[in-house]
Amino acid sequence: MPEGFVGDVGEAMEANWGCLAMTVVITAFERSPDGGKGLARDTRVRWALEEVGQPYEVRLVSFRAKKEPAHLRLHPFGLIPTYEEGDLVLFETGAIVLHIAERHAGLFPKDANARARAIAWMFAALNTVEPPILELVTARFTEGDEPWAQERLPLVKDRIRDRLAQLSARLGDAD
Ligand SMILES: N[C@@H](CCC(=O)N[C@@H](CS)C(=O)NCC(=O)O)C(=O)O
Repeated sequence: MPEGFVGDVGEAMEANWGCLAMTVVITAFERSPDGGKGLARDTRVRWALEEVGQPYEVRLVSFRAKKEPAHLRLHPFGLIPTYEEGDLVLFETGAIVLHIAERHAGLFPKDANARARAIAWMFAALNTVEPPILELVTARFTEGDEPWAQERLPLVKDRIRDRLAQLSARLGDAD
């Protein structure tokens, strides 16, 4: 385990104990190009759970079922993924991953400032890096047949290039 992380086995077991007692259930698409195996945003949650060694079950939901009351009780916007752990129900991948990182050893650094920086990067991934990428998905697929779609595409691609260049410049640093 990397230095500075909670590495002691006893400590890790203690940190994991509350979660081990409960079955974690997440939701994913029943039908997707990968057959619901995690290439949608449930990847983030699966990845975090795998990293901390927390077993989980996956409940696959259809496009129709996710807009029905049973799923809307878990996710107010009728999306996936959701996360259930006993009485706790969460939606929004950022909040779910943050919860997993707080409850289990191994994802967050121990140092408070380093932890705050890790959280800043989580927000950056969701609020600064993902939006231009989603814009490309919209421009290409959702609104790809609109008369202005071709004109918009180069602008959208430039925004992604800029963002990724900024990201890669910073990731070269030791921070
Ligand atoms: N900000 C949300 C986004 C969730 C989201 O958009 N999920 C997509 C799958 S990746 C979804 O359920 N789409 C179905 C729909 O739009 O009806 C998160 O990070 O959890």
